[in-house]
Amino acid sequence: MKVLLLVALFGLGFAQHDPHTRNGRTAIVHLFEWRWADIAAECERFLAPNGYAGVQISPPNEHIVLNSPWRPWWQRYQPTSYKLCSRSGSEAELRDMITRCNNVGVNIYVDAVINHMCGAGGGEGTHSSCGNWFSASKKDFPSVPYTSWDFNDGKCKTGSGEIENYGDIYQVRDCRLVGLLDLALEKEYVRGKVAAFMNTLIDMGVAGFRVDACKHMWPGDLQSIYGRLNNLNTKWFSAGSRPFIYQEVIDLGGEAIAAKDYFYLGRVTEFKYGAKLGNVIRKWNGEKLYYTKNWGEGWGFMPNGNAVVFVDNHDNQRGHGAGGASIVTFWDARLYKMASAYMLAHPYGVARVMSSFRWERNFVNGKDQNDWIGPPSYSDGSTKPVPVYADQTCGDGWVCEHRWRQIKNMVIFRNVVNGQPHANWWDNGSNQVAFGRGNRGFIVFNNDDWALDVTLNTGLPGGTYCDVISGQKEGSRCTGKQITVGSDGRAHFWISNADEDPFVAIHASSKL
Ligand code: QV4
Ligand code: CA
Repeated sequence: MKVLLLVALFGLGFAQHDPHTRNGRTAIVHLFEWRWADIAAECERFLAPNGYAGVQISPPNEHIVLNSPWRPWWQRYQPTSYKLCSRSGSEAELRDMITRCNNVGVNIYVDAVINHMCGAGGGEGTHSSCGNWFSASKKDFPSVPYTSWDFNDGKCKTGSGEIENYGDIYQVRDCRLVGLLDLALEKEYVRGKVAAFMNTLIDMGVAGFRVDACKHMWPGDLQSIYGRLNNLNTKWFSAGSRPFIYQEVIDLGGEAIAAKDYFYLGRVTEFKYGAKLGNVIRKWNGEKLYYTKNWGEGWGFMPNGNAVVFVDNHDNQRGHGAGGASIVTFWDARLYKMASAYMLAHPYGVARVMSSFRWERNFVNGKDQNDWIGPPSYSDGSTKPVPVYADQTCGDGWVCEHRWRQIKNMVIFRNVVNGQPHANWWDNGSNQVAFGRGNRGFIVFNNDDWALDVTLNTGLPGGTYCDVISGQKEGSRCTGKQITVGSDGRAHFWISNADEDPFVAIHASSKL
């Protein structure tokens, strides 16, 4: 009996660590603030053909609408109900998008904001994305419904009602995060409402959730909620599939709450990954690329099976959350492509690619005063569509990092080498390194200030390969550099430190 119970518990836990990706695909992309109509089109025209496994979407439920500042991106992290109309579109558009993405094998993962509702200072009225009335001051959200009984204010012991000290786990879980009305998730009623919201999405066909602000929720409360979730929709997923759960816990070390407290529930975001990778790629703090020989758990990151990894996210690309100045983003495009390629070539973790919008930065004493600016919008506040040009780039302020040739091709590389071990490491004791993935792929980086000129064992079968960074294989020709691998698996590499992209990647499917 005891053994059976343990098996059942572990079965449940591990099941929620599986992203249920399809067709041998591996990487997820966060289409931050994209409209549902654009995501649906992107699944069909770009993500499926280029091997993307899934999309993390912005919160789909009703949220506050703010005028001051004007329609900040973060208004979507202030729910006012679980009705499915948001800045990204209507419930019908959401459903259509989930169906169309699923039909081409691209999974949808929902950003679930369940720790809180809107800010206490959110006022009252119908300034919400579906136009439903709510009152922040009365803690009244009739469209759920939640009333003042459903919040933690009685439980929180700080004078201000806010989290004042991250060293006190009770404050962090029971008090308000930046003034956000904190839900009483120990209540059966609240758990039921949250689970019903998530189950509606599961039944529509989503494959899982990025759960927001998990540090601020008790693991036991989350366990209860996750335990109520339905299996995935059998129209697209095999019977008995549990939703993929990846939890946002920012753990850079030294806090009372650690990422590992959440491992048994699902995967967790590994924030050390992007912070360290940023230091390495920027060569800050004396870091060198060759130190990454034991990248992954060897660097003190969480166990591989628990990690979701990313170079940057929607918070730390603009100074929110944590990670610090080292975080590399699209603003440093050359470094960003290198960092993204390193992540996608390396076997550690479930990888998530960021896809951003541009905004006008305004630094005052190192802080961006415009870190609130929302997605490209019309004057009425509605989000602009994502125009796509013949050269595959996007317009109107949408950056579309996931479409950059170097990043897109490394997503394909990750699929081609999936399951193959990290192999054939080489380094020059500085910032030139190379590694392969079994006999399926090989990548070489030159982040030094001098040329790389070396012959290496790639582990690949002999032949001519097309570098997927400087170009790509198109039909039987190669638009980039060609690399000749001898029958002994060895190949000569020459990479100038002045190259537009100082790295080279070849794989089984780029063989000419
Ligand atoms: C303001 C004052 C508070 C005051 C309050 C009174 O600053 O001192 O108590 O008014 O009402 C916005 C504003 C913030 C404002 C708050 C409430 O920036 O100034 O408080 O709204 O009105 C995003 C943004 C936040 C934003 C929030 C809600 O980053 O700036 O707050 O959305 O709109 C920690 C957490 C981690 C979190 C990270 C940012 O452990 O969980 O901070 N990351 C996730 C999301 C993130 C999101 C939230 C959590 C909250 O990734 O995008 O915050 O859902 O590290
Ligand atoms: Ca809480």
